[in-house]
Amino acid sequence: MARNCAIPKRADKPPDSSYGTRTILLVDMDGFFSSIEMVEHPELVGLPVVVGADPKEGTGRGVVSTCSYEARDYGIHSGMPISKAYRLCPDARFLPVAMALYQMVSGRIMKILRSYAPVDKFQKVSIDEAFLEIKTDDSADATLIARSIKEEILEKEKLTCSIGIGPNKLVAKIASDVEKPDGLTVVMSGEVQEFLDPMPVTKIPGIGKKTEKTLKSMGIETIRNLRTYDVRKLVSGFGKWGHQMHDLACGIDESEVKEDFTVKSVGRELTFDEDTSDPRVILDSIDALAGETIAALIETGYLFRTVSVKVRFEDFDTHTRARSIGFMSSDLKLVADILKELVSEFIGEKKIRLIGVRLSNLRKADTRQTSIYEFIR
Ligand code: TTP
Ligand code: MG
Repeated sequence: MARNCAIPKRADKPPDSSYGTRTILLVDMDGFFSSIEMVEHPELVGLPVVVGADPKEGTGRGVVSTCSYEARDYGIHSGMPISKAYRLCPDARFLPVAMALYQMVSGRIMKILRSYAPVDKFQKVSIDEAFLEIKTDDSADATLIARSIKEEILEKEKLTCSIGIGPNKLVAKIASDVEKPDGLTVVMSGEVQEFLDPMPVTKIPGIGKKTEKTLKSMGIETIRNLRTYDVRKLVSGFGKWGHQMHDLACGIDESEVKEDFTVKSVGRELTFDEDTSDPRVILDSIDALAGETIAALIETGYLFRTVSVKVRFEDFDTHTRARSIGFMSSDLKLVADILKELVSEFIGEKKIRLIGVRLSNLRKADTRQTSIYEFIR
């Protein structure tokens, strides 16, 4: 079983990076927004700090963006309603999101990180996270490089980060989380299986709550369970994703470290000041969100093919609906009409807390395939 797993199975892999040993680092800043706030306001060091919406003494709406590790001890985490965070720790210091500041710091950190990897072997993943592929297959060298990165960021920005090192992006990413905060975890290619096997399947990117539940009903809880499961049964249950999941459980990830400049989707969300079931308020908000989203789409120079709406009710019950059209477009009225149709099934007695709209399946407006449609419209 283990030998099977170590051998890449598909023939269509890119030639250079697939079969040789790679050394990949994933650098992820610790408690990013809250750590920056502590640099700005040193008196906050050691305190529970929550960055996010205004808690308004427990009646505030919106969510936690992130929080310090001290606040995490109270059970607070990213995405939690700010009112709940307030209930869990009313004495925490609640700060608004200062995005421009965080983006500036992120820019400086990315510049430091880029200096440690060849130009074409760097991939920014998010505001505080990046992959680097370095030119060594020696774990001691890789560790030294990771230590230099940590020291340089600490010295220049007074911030700590966690670094995972592995033979591919999957292992590097999982390793970066093992010793957070201020962690450094190295997994050599011969250690991958031993490293992954005991972990819960949810450590694999893409396995969320829904897949976890289905896998559990099949008796699969750990990555080892998944790795040793009959791959044909996984494929018959999950299709192509079953095969991918099995590869990942085997520690196989051939994806390259490469900057991805394509925009995947654009979207906007709105949390109402008061929960509402008033159709006029809801439809007006759809018009406003459609306008903002189309403006963002046009700014990026893309056209869309899929429109989706997210509705969160007062009890946090959340639903999404999507519709794809047979052509590429950037038409505001079309988007607003589709959204209104999609949202109509949710307008009733139950009050709505939040509405989100998203445009996806994007393509550059200036490619031939999309411009023809624009021309004939
Ligand atoms: P993360 O790296 O997921 O979180 P973190 O850096 O705060 O903490 P950790 O030490 O666990 O890495 O996200 C980076 C930043 O992105 C985070 O500081 C705030 C922002 N963010 C949100 O605004 N909302 C979210 O739901 C998440 C997960 C992050
Ligand atoms: Mg982080």
